Amino acid sequence: MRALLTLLLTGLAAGTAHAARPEEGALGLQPAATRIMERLHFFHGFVMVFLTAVVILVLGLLVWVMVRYNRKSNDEPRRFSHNTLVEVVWTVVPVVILVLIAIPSFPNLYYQDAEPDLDKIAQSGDLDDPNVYPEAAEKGWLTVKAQGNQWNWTYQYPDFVDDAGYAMEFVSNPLHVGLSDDPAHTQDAPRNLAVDYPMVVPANRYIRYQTTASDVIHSWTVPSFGVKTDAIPGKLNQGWFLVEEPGVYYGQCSELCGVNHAFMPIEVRVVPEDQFDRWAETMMEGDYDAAAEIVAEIEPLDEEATRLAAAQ
Ligand SMILES: [Cu+2]
Repeated sequence: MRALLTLLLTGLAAGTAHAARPEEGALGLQPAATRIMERLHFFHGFVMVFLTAVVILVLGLLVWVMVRYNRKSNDEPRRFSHNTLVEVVWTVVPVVILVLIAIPSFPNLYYQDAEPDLDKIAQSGDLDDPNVYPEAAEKGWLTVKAQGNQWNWTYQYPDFVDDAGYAMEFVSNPLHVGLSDDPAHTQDAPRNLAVDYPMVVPANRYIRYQTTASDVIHSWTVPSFGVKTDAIPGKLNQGWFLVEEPGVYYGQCSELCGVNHAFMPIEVRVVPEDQFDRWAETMMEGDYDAAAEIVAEIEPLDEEATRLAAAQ
């Protein structure tokens, strides 16, 4: 029993791959790329302990009743209808379980929902606290708006504005749409996940993402970030994430939005800050293909000491 629980807890939290995509035959959640997802991994394993115990208890009770109290072995049933002790137990124990689950659950919700105060983190943040990134906080926010369309995503970077006052904006189209002239599926262009112009963000930066939609409700989702936010026409939703490790992270629209719902993937390329700057500059010049070429190979982080590098 204990071995099973350990397996559940460690198995689900394992893995530190620098890219995340669905793998054939894989079990469990994708490796965590953000602190948000690390916390969700733990929470998943934590709830699984209760879930396993409840399933075993209920199954045991059912088997016991079926064997011990069937008509053959219990010809003359007793005819009582209440038992105060049992009723108190089966009310109180579930309440205690729900409270125990709520204790880590609410801080997790709050952690992803509330935008962190970067000034405060930069000034007094604890470098050893895994929930804050004081060095990244000094660099401030980078904002990206993801607008869902039937069926692709428009990404807008309001921090990058041209001389005419327009923010950098581009459409990210799927490479595969289920037609016979789709390009081949390769490791670099995984089926129904790859796009022509990916969303690009710097590693070790606090990213504020906003979602909206131009037609129907979509949902901007990257499983390894632990991020899933509805994109609703006429409404601006907001969340944040920070990815330490450069890599390619894939997601898909997660709100049934029409016939090509399966063909509006999300590709996020997380790159070192200087590679991001070169990409953004080239995008501002309007040369999308050259910009895509710049982030085709993800450069490794230079030794600007991420928490992971420091731990090794
Ligand atoms: Cu959609």
